[in-house]
Amino acid sequence: MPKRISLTRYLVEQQRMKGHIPSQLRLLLEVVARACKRISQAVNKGALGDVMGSAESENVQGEMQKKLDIIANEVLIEANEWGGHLAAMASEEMEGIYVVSNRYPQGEYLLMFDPLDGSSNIDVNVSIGTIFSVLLKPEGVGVSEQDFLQPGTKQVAAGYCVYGPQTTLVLTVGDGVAVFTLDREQGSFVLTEENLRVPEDTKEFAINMSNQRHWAEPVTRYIDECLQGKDGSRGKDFNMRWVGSMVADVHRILTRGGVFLYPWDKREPEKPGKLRLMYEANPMSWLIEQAGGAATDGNRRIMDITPSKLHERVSVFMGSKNEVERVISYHRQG
Ligand code: P6P
Repeated sequence: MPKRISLTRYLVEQQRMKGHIPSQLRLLLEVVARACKRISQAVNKGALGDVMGSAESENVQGEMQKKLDIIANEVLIEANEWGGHLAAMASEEMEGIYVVSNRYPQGEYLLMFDPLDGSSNIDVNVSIGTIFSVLLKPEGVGVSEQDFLQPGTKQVAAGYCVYGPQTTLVLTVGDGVAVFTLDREQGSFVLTEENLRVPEDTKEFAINMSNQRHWAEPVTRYIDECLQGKDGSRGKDFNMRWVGSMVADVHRILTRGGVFLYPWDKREPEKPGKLRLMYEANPMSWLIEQAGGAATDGNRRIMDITPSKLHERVSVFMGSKNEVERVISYHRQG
């Protein structure tokens, strides 16, 4: 049985031996991991824990909130506000930023999260997850929403925790992608894979096909060619997977390759896409790029986009590099 390395030891080694992360960032990531463990416990209770179903409220996105959306948000806020490593937090579930109370020491990091992504899957027992991204607060007194509006290239840590058959934390601090599986007997995350790599080619795409009639031409062309299979221009058959939970779809792509597409469509033409840039697309893009994949909005590298608002949405194509580059070329051809 190989000696398993704990998340704590991995982070200490990243801090001490590779100089990748200062101690305050290590502490922040350990707190986020502990919060994910608590969320996992709540998710796993299901109907036994009175956590299922709607909270009878809407979030800032105008989406109906599930009880677990609110629970997960509260767990992350409560776990992170007192440690002294954060200046402020932002969440899909909150309209404005959450500034750490001055009764606690203020740190230099900004934490953004989607506390429970894919929550429409909660009541049907399908994988969901927490997505998080960490930025450094710009120099200066105090903290404001403007401090969060940095491109994804400024992230200092990013990851997600998928609550599925296993509870798995996937993390990057800029030194590749590491995977930690929750050992429930020990109550700790254990390193189970390091330096994850996304295959550059794939035969699997992930998109919500029910939106097909609403897509722009480059997306229609790309998917049509995949559907034509080996008799078509691609010369190979493709498979399709769509979980309806970005964390689950991206975890599959990080694990075995694939391409994830959530494009702009004609249903709400004023919106660039459905997914949020700061706490969904950016952290997932960094993980995908750190694993050798690519992530674009069709025209720009997602991590190069400077946000103009906290809950900015973006069109998303990410995964196996050669497929994403093909999607980009179709957008360039118009
Ligand atoms: P649709 C979940 O609500 C989410 O934000 C992502 O996790 C997921 O990929 C997408 O929306 C699913 O959207 O329109 O297929 O339900």
